[in-house]
Amino acid sequence: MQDKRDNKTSSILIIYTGRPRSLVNLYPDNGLANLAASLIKNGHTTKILDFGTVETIRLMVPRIISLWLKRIYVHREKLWRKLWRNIQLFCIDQILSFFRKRFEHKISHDILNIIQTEKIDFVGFKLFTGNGFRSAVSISRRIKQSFPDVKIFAGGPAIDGGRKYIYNLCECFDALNYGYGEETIVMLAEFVQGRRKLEEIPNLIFKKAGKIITTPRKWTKNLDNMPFPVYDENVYLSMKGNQKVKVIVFDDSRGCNNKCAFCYHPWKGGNFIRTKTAKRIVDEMESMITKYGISSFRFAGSNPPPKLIESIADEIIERGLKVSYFFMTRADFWDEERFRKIKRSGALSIFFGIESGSQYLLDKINKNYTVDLIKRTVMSAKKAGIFVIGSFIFPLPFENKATLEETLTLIRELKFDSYIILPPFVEPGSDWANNPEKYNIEILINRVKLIKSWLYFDPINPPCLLPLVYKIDGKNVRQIFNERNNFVKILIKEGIFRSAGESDALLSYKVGLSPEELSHLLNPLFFSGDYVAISQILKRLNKPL
Ligand code: B12
Ligand code: SF4
Repeated sequence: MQDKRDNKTSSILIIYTGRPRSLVNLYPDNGLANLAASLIKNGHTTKILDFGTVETIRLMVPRIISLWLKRIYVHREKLWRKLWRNIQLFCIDQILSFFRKRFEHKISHDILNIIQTEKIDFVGFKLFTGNGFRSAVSISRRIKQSFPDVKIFAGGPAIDGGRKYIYNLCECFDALNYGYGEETIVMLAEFVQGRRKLEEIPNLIFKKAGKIITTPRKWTKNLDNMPFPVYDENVYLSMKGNQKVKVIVFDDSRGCNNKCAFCYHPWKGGNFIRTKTAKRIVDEMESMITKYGISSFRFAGSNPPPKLIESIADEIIERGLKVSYFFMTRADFWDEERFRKIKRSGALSIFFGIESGSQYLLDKINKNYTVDLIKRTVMSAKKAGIFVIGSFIFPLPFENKATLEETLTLIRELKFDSYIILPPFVEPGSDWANNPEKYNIEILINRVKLIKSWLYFDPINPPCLLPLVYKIDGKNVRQIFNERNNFVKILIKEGIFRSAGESDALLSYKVGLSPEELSHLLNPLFFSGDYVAISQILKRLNKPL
C-alpha cells in the first residue's frame, strides 16, 4: 500500500481584496505566483484563485447602481450637493453590501466545491488588510466547518503586521506565515504529507495546546535560486482572457537598509538589501515576454539600489528587449546620465518617497537625506524625460505652519508629474508604532484592539467613519485626514495637483493617452464599477507591444 507521505499535495492559493477599485487591484499577484512556482518545482499541484478580476466587479455592482454612482461622480464637486451626495452614497453602500455578501457566499460555495471535487489537501490565503480581510476570515471558517481535515494557512501583509494577534480574531488558520514564503510553503506541504512538524518550519506562527509558537525567521539568501514565478493559465486561473491587467510585478530585491520611522518595509523585508542579479532579472523578463506575451513590469523592491537598476538597463539594452517598467526609489544616489540610460531601456515612471520638504521633519522621520539631494535627483529624472511621481505624508508628526510652507515651496519648485499625498498611518512594525512617544503619537487603545482596527481599516472610508485609535500631536484621526485633504485642496487651488497612478504612468501610452488622461478616464469607471467599459479598456491595455 502506498504511504500518504509519498503522495504529493494538491492545494489552492486564494487572494480576495474586495471590489477592485483601481488598476492595481487587477494586477496578478507576484507573491502567489512565487509560491505556486515553489510548490510545482517540488512536485506538488496547485491553483491560484485570484478574485481581483473584472468579473468580480460585474458580480458586485449591479448595472443600475453603477449608473447611479456615475451620476454622483459627475456632480461630486458641487458643494451644495455634498450632504445629498453623502446620503446617496450611504444608501448605495447598504445595497452594495448585500451584493458583496452574496458574492462572498458564491465564492465560498465555489471554493468548497473545488476542495471536494479536486481533493484539495490544503488552502493558502494571501491576506491584505481592509476590505478582503473580514471576508477571507469568514470563508476560512466555512472551509474549516465543512472540511475539518483540510489545512488552512495564511500569509501576506496582514500577517506581517498582525502576527500572533490574528489568533485573537480567528482560530481557523492552522498556521500563519510571516515574512516570505517560498521555502515555508514547501515545508507546509510536507507537514500536510505528514513528513514534517510545524516546529521545524521557519517563519511560522501557530497554536499548539493553547500556546502560540513563533518559529525563527529565515531569509532566502540567494534570490537568483528561486524558480521563475508561474502565471500559466491552468495554474493562475484568472490570467485567462482579460480579467487581469497584464503587468508582471517583478521581485527584483528585498529589504531596505534604511529605517524611516513610519515604514513597515524593513520589518517585513529585513533591514538589509538582497538583490537578484541583473542577468537573472532580465532572463526572467525575457521568459515572461516569450511565455506570456507580457512586457510591462512593475518592480516590487521598496528601495532597489540604483546600481542594480542601471545594470538591468544595460542588460535590457544589450539584449535589445522592448519592455516598459516602473519602480520605486529614494531620491538619492541618482544622476541625470543614469536616468537617461534607464529611460532608454524602457523605464517610463519612477515613484520617489519624498515625504516632506522640511529638513526638520525629514530628520524627525529618520529619512536620512537632504532637501537639496531631493531637488537634484528629481530635477535630473525630469530632465531625462521620466514621469515622476512624488509621494508625501501630510501632516507628519511635529508638522507646523513653517514646515507646511517648506513642503509647498519644494512642490512648487519641482512640479512633480503626479502626487500621492498620504495621511500618516501608524503601521504595526514601524518605529511610529513601536516607540510612539518619540513622535508625539498617542495610541489610545490596547495592542489587540489597535491591530484589529488596522486589519479591518479601509482607507476609502470618509473621515467621519474612521476609527479614532491614535492621536498625533494631539490631533485625532479625523482631524489628521481633514488636514491632509485641506493640503490637497491647496495644491488643487494652485493648479499643481496631478494624480495619475503608477499603472497610468506605465500603461497610458498603449491607448495613446497621457497618464493623467488615462487616470481621468478610469477613475469614474472604477468608482462606479462600470465593468463593461473597464473590460474594453483592459483589452487595449493588455495588447502586447
Ligand atoms: C509591489 C507591491 C504591490 C504590487 C504587488 C502586490 C503584492 N505582491 O503584494 C501591486 C502594485 C499589485 C500592489 C497593490 C496593492 N498594494 Co502593495 N505593495 C507592494 C510592495 C512594495 C512589495 C510587495 C511584494 O511584491 N513583495 C514581494 C512578494 C514576493 O511578497 P508578498 O507578495 O508579500 O508574498 C510573500 C509573502 O507575503 C508570503 N505569502 C503571501 N501569501 C501567502 C499565503 C500563504 C499560504 C503563505 C504560506 C505565504 C504567503 O509568501 C510570498 C512569497 O514570498 C509592498 C511593500 C513591501 N515592501 O512589502 C506593498 C504593500 C504590500 N501594498 C500595500 C497596499 C495597501 C496595496 C493595495 C491595497 C493598494 C491599493 N491602492 O489598492 C493594493 C492591493 C493589491 C490587490 N491585490 O488588491 C500595503 C499592504 C498594506 C496591508 N497591510 O495590507 C504594502 C505593505 C505597502 C504599505 N506599506 O502600505 N502592491
Ligand atoms: S520608506 Fe523607503 S527608504 Fe525608508 S525604510 Fe521604507 S522602504 Fe526604506
